Amino acid sequence: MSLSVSRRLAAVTAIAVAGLFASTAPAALASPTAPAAPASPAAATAAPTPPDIPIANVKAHLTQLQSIATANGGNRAHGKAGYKASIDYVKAKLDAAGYTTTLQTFTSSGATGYNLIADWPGGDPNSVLMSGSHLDSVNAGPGINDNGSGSAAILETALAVSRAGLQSTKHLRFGWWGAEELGMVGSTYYVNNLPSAEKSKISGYLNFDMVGSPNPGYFVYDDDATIEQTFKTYFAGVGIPTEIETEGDGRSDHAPFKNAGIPVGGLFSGADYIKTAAQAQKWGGTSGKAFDACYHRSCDTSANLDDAALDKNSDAIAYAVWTLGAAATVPPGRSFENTTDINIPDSPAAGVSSPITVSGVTGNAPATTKVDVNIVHTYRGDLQIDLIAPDGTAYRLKNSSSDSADNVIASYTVNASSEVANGVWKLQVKDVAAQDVGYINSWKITF
Ligand code: DTR
Ligand code: ZN
Ligand code: ZN
Ligand code: CA
Repeated sequence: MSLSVSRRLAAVTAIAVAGLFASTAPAALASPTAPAAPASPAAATAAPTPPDIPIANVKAHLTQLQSIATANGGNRAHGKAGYKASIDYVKAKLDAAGYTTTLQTFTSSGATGYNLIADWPGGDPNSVLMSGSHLDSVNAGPGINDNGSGSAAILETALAVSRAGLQSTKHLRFGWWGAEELGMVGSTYYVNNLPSAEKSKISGYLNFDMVGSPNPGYFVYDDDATIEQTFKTYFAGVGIPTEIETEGDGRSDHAPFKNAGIPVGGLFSGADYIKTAAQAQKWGGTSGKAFDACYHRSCDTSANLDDAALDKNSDAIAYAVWTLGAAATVPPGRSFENTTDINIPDSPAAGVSSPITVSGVTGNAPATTKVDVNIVHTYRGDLQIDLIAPDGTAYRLKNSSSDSADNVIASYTVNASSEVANGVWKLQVKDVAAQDVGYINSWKITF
């Protein structure tokens, strides 16, 4: 590393001081034996209350989908630029939130189609709860209700799972389907290409196709009784009567899952059928008019929504994912700390590590495992820092660089959800450039 004269003098002084400490401080490579006591243990909690899904967030996604359609010929149809741009938007949000995403391609009507599959790390891999919506529109328009509404509602639910650091009993998976409007092509391709062993792991598929219709109804699919009851329980809890969805069999992406013997369910707010007087009596809105008069038309824009229906259906989706996923989270703020000072020998010596023994934490670490680091050093660019999981897996927190500033006092978020929480975690620090030294002052891991 390049040092100004003052820096070098400081560095020489630092080495002298470190040398002085060396005779009194624990041996540079010695690591404390006493495991750190949990800094703030908290009782484990039962499955938490499902969150309220912020309608503003759902509508923000729909605003983006509307903009995408407007910028791409007015639609988000299979084979058109607007569809791929929609997929890219959703994927970017999920990647940033810690999901494992997979883009599955297929061909239909001579054009490439895309399914986006997003897996939330953790949960029982042999018991998968999947939620899905088709993301494509018809050619005639932007498809904001059909089916931006379902796509945005499950996207925001997936983001709420990430915000909560949810550790559900079941493995949570989300899917955004291509070419539904051509006949459930994308979802059929997904199911047909899923090995039977994988199909049998899906404990339920929840479908959301049109959940914000401007003259809304509240329809619940009547396929699997448990899933149906879950939605009914939610709506009863918020005082909204529901009806069984009778027109949908075979008309949306739950069909290929049902045909494969997978329990299915879902919600629907209505398409081109007419709302009766009795339905208007219980749900409000206008009798004698279609639930969505812009169904498959160019006027299916971001103005073609009923916010209350979109909001309630989004909350019902979250309720179902939390409940059917049998979610339970490690209480936030469960942290463990080690405050023993450990000298970091200068390059080219080997690195040092500071251990924390974690116990009493059920399940895996969350995707949002937090690591707080406090290292005193006179040239932090020399330092390479890793989190070492109990099984030895290394997660790089900080690379070396030319950053000549002092000290590393920082927080890092690590997706450690494939790691069992209990065991000995280590902060490993290596000084990879000559001159300038320091020591680990403290570090903390929070689940
Ligand atoms: N097939 C869907 C819309 C649709 C029409 N009826 C139902 C019933 C249940 C779910 C969806 C639908 C589409 O046009 O995308
Ligand atoms: Zn449609
Ligand atoms: Zn649809
Ligand atoms: Ca150094």
